[in-house]
Parts: sequence; C-alpha cells; structure tokens
Amino acid sequence: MNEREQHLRDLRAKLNQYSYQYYVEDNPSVPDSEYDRLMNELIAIETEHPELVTPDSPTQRVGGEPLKGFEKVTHEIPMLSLGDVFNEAELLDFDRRVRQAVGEEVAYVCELKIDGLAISLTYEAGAFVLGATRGDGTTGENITNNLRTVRTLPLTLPNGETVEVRGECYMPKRSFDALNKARQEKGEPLFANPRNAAAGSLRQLDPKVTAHRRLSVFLYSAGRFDREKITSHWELLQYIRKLGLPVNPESRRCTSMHEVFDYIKEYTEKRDQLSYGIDGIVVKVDSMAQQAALGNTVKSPKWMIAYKFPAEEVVSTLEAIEISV
Ligand code: NMN
Repeated sequence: MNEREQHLRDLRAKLNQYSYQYYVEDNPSVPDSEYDRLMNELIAIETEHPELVTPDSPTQRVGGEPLKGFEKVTHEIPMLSLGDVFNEAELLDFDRRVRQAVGEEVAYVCELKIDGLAISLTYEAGAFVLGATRGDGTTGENITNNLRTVRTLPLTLPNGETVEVRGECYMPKRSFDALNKARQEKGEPLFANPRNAAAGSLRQLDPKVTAHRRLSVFLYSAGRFDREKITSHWELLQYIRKLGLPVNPESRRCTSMHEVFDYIKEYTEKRDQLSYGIDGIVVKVDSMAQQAALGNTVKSPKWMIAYKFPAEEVVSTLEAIEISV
C-alpha cells in the first residue's frame, strides 16, 4: 500500500468513527467543522483519483446510480415472521406453553418492537456487501445501495468479521415529520406513518432519494454465528453491539413474567417520548437451548411473540388497506 492509499484508509477510518459517535452514540467527539474538513479532503482526493474510491468509503453514502429494478436475494436461513398477542391473558398463555414445553425456568429478553421494516445485512471480511428486505421470508430484494445511505449503518466492521445480521430499518419521528412537512409544501401526498415512509424510502430505485430520507437501523438478530460461544439471546445482542452495529439500548433481560409486565407498562407509558415509533414489545426466550427445544411453526418461531399495543389491531388493518390499494 502506498502512502496515499494509507492516508485514504486513515481518513475513512476517522470519518467512520466520528460518524458512529455522532449518529449512533449521539455523542460527537469533534466539531462539525473538523468532520467536514476531513470529508472535503477525502472527496478531493477521490475526485482526483477515482480509481481509489472503495464501496465502503463514507463518500459513497450519498447514493450511487439509479437501478432499473431490485434483484432477488435468497435468505439462506429464512427470515421468519412473528406471532402476535393483544392482551396480558394471551401473553400468559404464551408463557405457559413455553414453560410446559421446556419443563424448566425460563428467562425472557424484552425488546421494543420498532415500527419499521425487517432487513438483513451481510458483511464479508468487515465490508458491508449485501442488504436485503425480508420479502416473503425466503426471497427478499437487494436494497444494498439504499441501505448504504443509512448513516447509522456501518459500511465496515472494525474487526473485519464475516457475518449476517438482522434487524429493523426505520424512520425516526423527526425525519418523518420533516419529510411530510416538505411533501405538504410541495403538494405531494403525505406518508401515513413512519413505517410506510421507511418502506417507500427503501424501495426507491434511486438511492439519492433514499439518502435524503434519513433512515436508521437497529440490529437484533444474526443469521449464522458461533453457537458454542453465544448461548443466549442476551449474549447475542452484546455480540452484535461489539461488532460495532447499533443495538437498541432499551432491551432488558427479565427473569419473571412480573418483570415482563413491568417492562410493557413502562414502555407503554414512555412510548411517546422515544425518538422512533414502536408498535409493541417483543418477548423472546433468552436461552438458545430452550429456543431450539421450542422450535418453529411454518411461519414463526415458537420462542418469541409480539405483544401489540392496544388499538394496534385496528391500525394494522388500516395499514393493510393502504398498502393493498
Ligand atoms: O452527510 P454526513 O456526512 O452524514 O453529514 C451531515 C451533517 O452531519 C454535516 O453537517 C456534518 O458536519 C454532520 N456530522 C458531524 C459529525 C461530527 O462528528 N461532528 C459526524 C457526522 C456528521
């Protein structure tokens, strides 16, 4: 590697680190002017030496060439959907079924159910190479170029891992409000909710449009990983966080249904204060041995369930109508 390439590598690493601190940790370590100075230097060098542009360069977040259509992506491990419950009695039934099946004490991890779209991200030797929608669970769409524009999604992992992670792409409330305000001013139709706005933005054939939509991601699952080392969902979340990926900080490990109900109550009340929309709480069996013992139905794992907030049934139906028309 020559001196210029080494300098480019250092610049990119610095910018990626600053961007992570700014967007993911919400804790910038340098003033914007310093970030902008380094970014402008990177742009200047890359403009002069286009052969040195790499797909993981932070300059590539602005979006590449428009696509004619989305390619299909086959999920090696299917991306299953999630069963729903709508009240405490149904959640207690779930807990009873789980405990009867495993025949021992069960701990759960509670997570916020982010109102977005399920995505899969593949990193090879630390480089983000493929981003896909869930689609029907077996076949999704290749939306790599659009996901590349998402500022909280790292284009490289610091330790060069090869991994497939899964999570949610969503539009923060602030971005959603700004987007709809701009659309209203231009007389364009408004998005009904952040989920529709996120879905519409991810399915843009022109990534430059997506780049302006200010989406974000949280990761909460992985395709393949070392099952010898990671034996619980809670450990998996810490592992994903250590990879340098954004993990929702509100998740909690609960050792009783009493704690699960406290979590639900707490976030039902805090819901409006969050900077992103949630439509429920996901309750997951923590132990992976217990998860394996429970297995899956054709459609969804038997070891996790979504507790939907009240009135969500009605909203879901409305959304279904909006999407189908
Ligand atoms: O389009 P990007 O590169 O994400 O930048 C958008 C804005 O955010 C710019 O004004 C930039 O200065 C700011 N920003 C600041 C930092 C920082 O560390 N201070 C990091 C990333 C973006």
